[in-house]
Amino acid sequence: MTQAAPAPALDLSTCDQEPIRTPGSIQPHGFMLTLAPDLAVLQASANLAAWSGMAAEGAIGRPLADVIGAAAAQRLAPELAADRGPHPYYLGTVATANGRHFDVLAHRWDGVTIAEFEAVDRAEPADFRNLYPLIGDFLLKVNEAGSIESLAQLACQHVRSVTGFGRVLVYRFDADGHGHVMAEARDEGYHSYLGQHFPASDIPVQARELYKLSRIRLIQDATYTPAALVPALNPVTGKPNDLSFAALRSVSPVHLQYMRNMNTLASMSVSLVVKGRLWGLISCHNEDAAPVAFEKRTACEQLGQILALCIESREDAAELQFRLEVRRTMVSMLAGLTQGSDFIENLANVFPDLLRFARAAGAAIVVDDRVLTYGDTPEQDDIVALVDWLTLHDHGDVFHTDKLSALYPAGERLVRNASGLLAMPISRIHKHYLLWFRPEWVHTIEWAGNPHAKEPAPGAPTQLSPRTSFAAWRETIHGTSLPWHGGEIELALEFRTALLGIALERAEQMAELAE
Ligand code: BLA
Repeated sequence: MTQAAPAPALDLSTCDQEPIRTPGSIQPHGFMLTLAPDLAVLQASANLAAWSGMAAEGAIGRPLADVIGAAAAQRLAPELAADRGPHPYYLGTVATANGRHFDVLAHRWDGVTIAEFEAVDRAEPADFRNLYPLIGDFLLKVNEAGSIESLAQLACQHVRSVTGFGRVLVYRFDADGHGHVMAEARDEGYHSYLGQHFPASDIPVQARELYKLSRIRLIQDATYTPAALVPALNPVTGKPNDLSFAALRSVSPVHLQYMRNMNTLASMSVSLVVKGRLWGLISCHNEDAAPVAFEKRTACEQLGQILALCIESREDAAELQFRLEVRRTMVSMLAGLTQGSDFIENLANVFPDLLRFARAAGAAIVVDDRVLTYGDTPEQDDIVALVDWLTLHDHGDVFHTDKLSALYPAGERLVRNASGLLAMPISRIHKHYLLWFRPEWVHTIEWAGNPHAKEPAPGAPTQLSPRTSFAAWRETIHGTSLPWHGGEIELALEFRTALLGIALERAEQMAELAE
């Protein structure tokens, strides 16, 4: 009997390695020229002929005026000569020699001026006037929005009004790079993704890095055929052009397949950057191909910036409030600790506060082999064994996990009341530990499609391809607790420093008494 050869293993890192900044081509709803300082054409996109009648190869080395006409070149020349840095700026709307109209964007990057000509069906320059009231309205309503969710909802509605896209959602990244849809505005006929989760691999790491720098991207038609740059290498650098900031940058073919699988032919996304971190995206979908002109994209980018600032200030306020409350509990505990003479007994006396401090269900104090517990904790023997393991695997000043069973071999038995553990040594010399336990938090995540059903790409069996189904798929998560909060860890460390201080003071007092 012959056995089928095992399927080759999928290389899950292929997504992260696609060089999306240097695709070598553009989306064809316009054309691109790269220009020397004297505005001679260095490179042209291969679709130049379709827009201007001149073959890309024929344009190389020619003055700009030969390619787009003298009048347009004269209009653009002063602006093109100015270096305004890496973000595309709008130079105006021009008619080329063949009578077509284009919005012209330019930026200087990678040693060349990148000029992008986006086809438009109007002769007038972009009109921002209709957009100011929309942004004004958003600014007014922002103050009334109570929560981050309602702010996000408001932004979805406004971005939908500006773009006319069928579905606009705010997608928030979790700490692990997965994300979920926290707000949504959509037309009838578009189904909802609200509350659904998407795995980190849907937006690979290099894309998330790029989106921190370049804050908006539009894919006008996911069925497009890319237009290559001619010649392929940037003559200044000798390498493929870095199109990180180009509006027409051709996007990953894997992602185009993903969009088609999602029944979305046009998509736009706006980065929400909070404190230098990609917090989320405003993501827009349309079932049919759809252009979004520069002025509308700018309005959406600004809405995104305002939303990110609002998120930042709300998060800061919530964090401050949270820390204030935890600190209040800490101060009251510390006051209690200086009362009686037995330090450990004192600590046990503030057990209720200790639980409140770390939002835990159980706590234990371990003093060598003596264990004092409070609330919902594992058995004493299990706690002793756990502390032995902690001491063996030096975890520094504080150890925390929301999935103990993934790290601690015997953790499987402790899942019910100790899926979450925050532990810290409270003596520099002895095996003295303070531990907080959080119980298992069994919860369900609704994914848009089964994230574990990884599919290979046709003809490339080790490469991951986007999943074909986005139908809701529920996963029940076992063995984890509610996550520990960064502020909780920091305050626990502060508490530990104070405890060590008190213990030291006590030791000195005892020494003085003994003298
Ligand atoms: C890019 N993936 C993206 C982008 C989004 C998503 C928003 C940014 C481009 C855009 O604006 O369309 C994913 N879109 C989503 C998600 C939602 C959404 C999560 O609307 C939620 C509602 N993608 C895969 C796999 C790979 C992959 C398996 O599913 C890799 C093998 C790759 N996605 C991928 C790449 C990019 C991307 C490479 C970058 C595209 C680019 O900018 O060139």
